[in-house]
Amino acid sequence: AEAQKQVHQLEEGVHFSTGEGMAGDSLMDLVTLLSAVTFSVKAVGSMVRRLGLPSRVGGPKTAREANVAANDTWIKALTASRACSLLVSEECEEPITVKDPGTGQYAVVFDPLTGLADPPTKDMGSIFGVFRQLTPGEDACLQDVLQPARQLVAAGYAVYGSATVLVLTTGQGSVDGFTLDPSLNEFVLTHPHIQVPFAGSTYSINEGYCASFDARTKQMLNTLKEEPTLADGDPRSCRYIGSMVPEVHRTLLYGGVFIYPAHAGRPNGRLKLLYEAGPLAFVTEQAGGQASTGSKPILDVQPESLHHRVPVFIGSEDDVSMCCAHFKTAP
Ligand code: AHM
Repeated sequence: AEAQKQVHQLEEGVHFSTGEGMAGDSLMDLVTLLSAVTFSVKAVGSMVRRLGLPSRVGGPKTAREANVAANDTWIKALTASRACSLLVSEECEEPITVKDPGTGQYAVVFDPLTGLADPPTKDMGSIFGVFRQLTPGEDACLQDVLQPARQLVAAGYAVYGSATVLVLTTGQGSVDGFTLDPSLNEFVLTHPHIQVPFAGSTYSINEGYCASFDARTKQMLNTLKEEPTLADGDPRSCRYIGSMVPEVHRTLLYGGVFIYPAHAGRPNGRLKLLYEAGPLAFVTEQAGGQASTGSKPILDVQPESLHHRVPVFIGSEDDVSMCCAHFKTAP
């Protein structure tokens, strides 16, 4: 009976935490939209698990093919949900407008599959964020997604690793994690009310770029390596696999900081505000962590285009504050 109860908790969780102040239709649309997200995550997770199998018939064989198939899955599932009027995918040049009568008024940004490698050597993920359309009753437009991430009404990510884990928030100060039970093909609530530890003992950054970091970033790196952490008084360990979603997931559960800074080759960093930094910052702050560009909260950055990039410092409040303290002076 307990297992049965948990199987249904994903939907119930959505109902409980979005209830206040939301009209019935919008609430139903959001629940339907999140069901389309869970469907997409199950489908992409299944695809990822089979990637690289030599003798399989059909299905994507390479990372590139998987990326295309994952994008297609997200677009079809979200369109079929009739809950969203605008879809903006990291993989598409142009936004997709859904004009069917009766379509709900949400605008969804998503990265259907990130962290890909051929052959698959690391965990991968999907990221999504949901905005409310700015002008209900009118056609959706680009401005609906060019909003600071603080305006998101829901956001989350999925990690495709040893298990498929879906983490989501509907912005009521609660973040929940659900693990896919493959025998039931249903998500089970395994990480209720995730809270990011105040301080952690790991940092996560691609140190291979060190030669092209500015003096402040190098100084920050030295501090991360040399100063004992508040978490356990020992020096930090470095963890970096080159895949943002599992790295942020680990950081939210165990504390620490995930960093993708600006460097000479990428003056605004690599990660995109709309599909990567924004939704993950929203989840992090809802779970009590911090997310910054180094100089301001990621949630307050006004996107200037669909492909706006920002430097990223995400994780425990103490660790992120310490990193950002290094960027208070001019470069
Ligand atoms: P993408 O936007 O091309 O998908 O790249 C995003 C990925 C992140 O998952 C990861 O953190 C980062 O790129 C790794 O970059 P690098 O190889 O420069 O360290």
